Amino acid sequence: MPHLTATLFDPVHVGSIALANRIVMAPLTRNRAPGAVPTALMAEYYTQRASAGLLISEATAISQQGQGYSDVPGLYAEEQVEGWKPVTHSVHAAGGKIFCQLWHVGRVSHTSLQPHGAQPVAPSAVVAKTKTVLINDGVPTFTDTSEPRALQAYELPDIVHTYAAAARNAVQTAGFDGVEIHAANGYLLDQFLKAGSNQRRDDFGGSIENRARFVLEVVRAVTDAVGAPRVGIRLSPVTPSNDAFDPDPQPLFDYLVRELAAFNLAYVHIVEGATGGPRELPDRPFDYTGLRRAYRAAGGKGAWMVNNGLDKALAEQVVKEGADLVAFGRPFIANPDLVERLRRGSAFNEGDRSTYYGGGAKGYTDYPTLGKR
Ligand code: 8OZ
Repeated sequence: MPHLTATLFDPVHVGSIALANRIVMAPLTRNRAPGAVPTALMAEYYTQRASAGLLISEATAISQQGQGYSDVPGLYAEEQVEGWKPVTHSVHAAGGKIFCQLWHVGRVSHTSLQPHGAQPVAPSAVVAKTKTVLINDGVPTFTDTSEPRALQAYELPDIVHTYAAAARNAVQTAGFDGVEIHAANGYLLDQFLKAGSNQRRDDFGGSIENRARFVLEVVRAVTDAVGAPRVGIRLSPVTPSNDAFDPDPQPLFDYLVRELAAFNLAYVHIVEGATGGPRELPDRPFDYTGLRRAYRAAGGKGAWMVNNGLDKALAEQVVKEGADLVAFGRPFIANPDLVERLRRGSAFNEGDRSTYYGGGAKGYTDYPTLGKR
């Protein structure tokens, strides 16, 4: 419950989990898991950042079909689940909490990453005008996504079960404190939500209710699998990422959060504006306060997490205005001690973009903390 004097550094309960502060490390794709298996270097990277109230893992594929980029981790094969254990154990030993972001990319993929070189799957056979990152001989290469095929309705329950299985792997085996359903940034669930990518004529396309059906089925299955207080969801109502587009996002997302209110979710995570870009898009206006009010008015009690382009002043402002949690993405890449820097009002290190995606320790675990300077 936000109180009048809440600051970024106050502890807060999310679901049944006690967080040391309200600062969250947003999910960040780093492409350092060859064969989709997490590494010791990843454990070091997350542990360096464990002073965040909550860490959200990089997007993690629930199946090979859900893979869209080279060297991103998974949660569907035993060695992947085993590979996450040292990550969660090490974060916990450092006093941190970590959720795993569950990811199916849908059409944002390439045949070279799919089982048997198959076409990627999507609500409809509409190509995403976007690129994926393939790593060729260690060099990240932006590559056009492949033409997807439309999923048949009979295939959908299987994908829903796959989300639930990955959630169980995350929480019951790998040691995560919870999972975040990635329904943002133009990936499979967002593709179903938005009319630009969903031209279906069955129960999963057309009306708002129909386009929201698939994500709500996933939420149902994942909350049944691991308990709603361990489940968050990420939404990006207007981001143009990965060719995401809906002509009328406000009623769509107002409806969705009202439906989400019935689940006792840990949190709802909203990317305001263009992911990693401007917070305001003149051609895509959106009322985020209205969205939060719609959730609360429908009885939603989860923490409200705000993300995108925040600095200290803006983070304090959104908490004052009613957000419970604030998520920082790119600042956490170059600032493992971001919480301390925010506390002291110190400058942030600049990230090196050339090492965002792929590579080793350079630009990953070698950023300086204040103490070491
Ligand atoms: C950047 C590069 C690759 C993937 C997202 C998972 O936008 C991503 C992603 C970001 O949510």
